[in-house]
Amino acid sequence: MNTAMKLGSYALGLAVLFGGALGVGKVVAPEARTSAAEARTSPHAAPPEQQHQQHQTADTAADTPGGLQVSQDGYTLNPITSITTGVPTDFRFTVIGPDGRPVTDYKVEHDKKLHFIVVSRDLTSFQHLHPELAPDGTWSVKLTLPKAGPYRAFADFAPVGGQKLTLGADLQAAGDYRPEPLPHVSRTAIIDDYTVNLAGDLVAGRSSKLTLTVSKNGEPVTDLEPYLGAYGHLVALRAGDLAYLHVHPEESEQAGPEITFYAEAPSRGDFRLFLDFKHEGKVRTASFTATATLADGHAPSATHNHSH
Ligand SMILES: [Cu+2]
Repeated sequence: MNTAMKLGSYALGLAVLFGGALGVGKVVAPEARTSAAEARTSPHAAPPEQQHQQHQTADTAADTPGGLQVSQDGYTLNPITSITTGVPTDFRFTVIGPDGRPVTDYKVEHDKKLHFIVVSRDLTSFQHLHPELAPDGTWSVKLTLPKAGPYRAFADFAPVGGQKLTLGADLQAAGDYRPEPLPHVSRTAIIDDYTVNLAGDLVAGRSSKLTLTVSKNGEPVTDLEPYLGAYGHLVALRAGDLAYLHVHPEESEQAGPEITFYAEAPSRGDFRLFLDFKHEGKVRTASFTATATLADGHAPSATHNHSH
């Protein structure tokens, strides 16, 4: 990778990090926007590099959410194996690159070269898997589609020399399909002996702080184990089309009971959140339904608190 490309991807990283700040800019009062525009044309405006960054940030925020496309920026998710419902299968796929060949070089992100998420379209089944990469670019993973119906598979990765991408492909499990309704909005999820509480609200077009608190048998868990470079991993999908949200964990020295994330909801509406956390050697998933509201024009730290 040459220096110009490195700088390019660095700038892109910044754009993603600052995406949340821009979201605030987009929803504040029109006069704030005018002054931002004035700042840009004033002689005391930010240096050109910074203006360029702001411009890039705007482009990034306007992008289609991840996961909705099977092909993007020249990269295509290419499932190879078909699956029989309920039968463990050695599932294989490739990511075809702009040169028409399977991609073989990936950057490591959150400890892995590729994160593979498989959900049923009704959002009742969730799997977060880490396939093995063969030298020829074929990924393989043991996968079971537990019940009949349509599924969505997401590959979350960054090719060497390219941008971070989330591609999505449909998988089908033949049989009698009985979709379940989206679970009700809840701030509490129970999995085995664990209770996870969700604090914070999703706001459309903003980076929203979400804090998840893990307890076991009523006691706060303070010895969570690292999982994928953090003390938890959160996937958030929009109900209706399964758009895949950008979520960043907050770095923490503390192994619980709180795990904090920043999630960017692209719109209002219902979302399903899946928290993977590791304790006593086992990874478990806590799931929540949450609703993203439109910003009401106040700053996120407005004096009134939403209580539910
Ligand atoms: Cu992963």
